[in-house]
Parts: sequence; structure tokens; C-alpha cells
Amino acid sequence: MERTLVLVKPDGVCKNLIGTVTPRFEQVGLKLVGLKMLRLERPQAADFYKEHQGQLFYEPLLSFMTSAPILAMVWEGEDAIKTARSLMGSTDSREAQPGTLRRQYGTDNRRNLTHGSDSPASAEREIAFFFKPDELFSYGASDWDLEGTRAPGA
Ligand code: IDP
Ligand code: MG
Repeated sequence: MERTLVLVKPDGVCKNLIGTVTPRFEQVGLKLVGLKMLRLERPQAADFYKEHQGQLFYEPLLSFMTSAPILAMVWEGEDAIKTARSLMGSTDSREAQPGTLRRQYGTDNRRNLTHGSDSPASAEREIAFFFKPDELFSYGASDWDLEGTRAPGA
């Protein structure tokens, strides 16, 4: 099963959209296996986005990403990387496909609500960036249903 890192960026958190964004990933069949809220420090944001160092938008991106808390999530499922990115839509919210999260709730090409890993290699790096192995969980759909294993009357 593939895993991908998804962030709700500061705009999504500040607009109270956590409860709007997360069900969308559940609805396409992905499973949440890791979750935390944190505020990025500038050096962390710089490291996370280091592939974009030197771009005109790099410094404003770091300011944006450190402006408020973010939600970091790991979603698991078949084709999780592509599935999550198609749900989000393309980078510029103004040009993203109608119905995508970025188009519905993002603002422009910087303030675009969510991040999603773009390849298995980035997913591996980005998941490890935010989560220790014991902060990620494996579980099945019926793991909670322990009735058959209980002693009578318990
Ligand atoms: P992605 O998030 O769709 O993978 P990337 O090209 O990896 O897009 O860019 C990382 C982030 O940098 C974007 O999500 C967006 O917040 C910001 N960004 C990308 N291109 C621009 C731009 O041209 N102007 C302003 N911000 C940008
Ligand atoms: Mg990217």
C-alpha cells in the first residue's frame, strides 16, 4: 500500500477548514495513518521546500508556511500519491480543476490550501520529515470489533 504526506497549509487551518478537507481523503478510500498539528520554524520550512531554493517564490513561500500552524497527515491506500494530488488539483488555485480542494478553498498559486507528495521518493522523505515510525499506524477496517474474542458477559 502506498503512503503519501498531505499538509493542510496555514490558510486552510486559519480558515477553519481542517474538518472540511480531511473527509475528502476518506471519501476517496484513503486511510489516515498519521496526524499532527505543528507550527514550522523557518529553517524547517526551508529544508522541506529546499528543491525550490532560488525560485522567486521561495522566500514568500517560507513566510507563508511559517505564518500559522499546519496539519500534517499521512494517508495510505492504492495509488495514494496520485489520488491525493488529483483531489487537491493543480498548484495555482485559480487554475485548478473545478471541484478540487485548491480550486474550492485556495486563493492563488502560493496560498493553495494543501500540500501533497509528488512521487514515492518525495513521499518517503516527507513522511520521515514529520513522523517518527511509531507515530504511524497500521490497522484494518474491523480491528475495533472484538465481540467474538470476549469472555461471555464481559
Ligand atoms: P505543488 O505544491 O503543487 O507540488 P510546487 O511546484 O512543488 O507545487 O511548489 C510548492 C509550493 O510553492 C506550492 O504549493 C505553492 O505554495 C508555492 N508556489 C509554487 N509556485 C509558485 C509561484 O509561481 N508563485 C508563488 N508560490 C508558488
Ligand atoms: Mg511539490
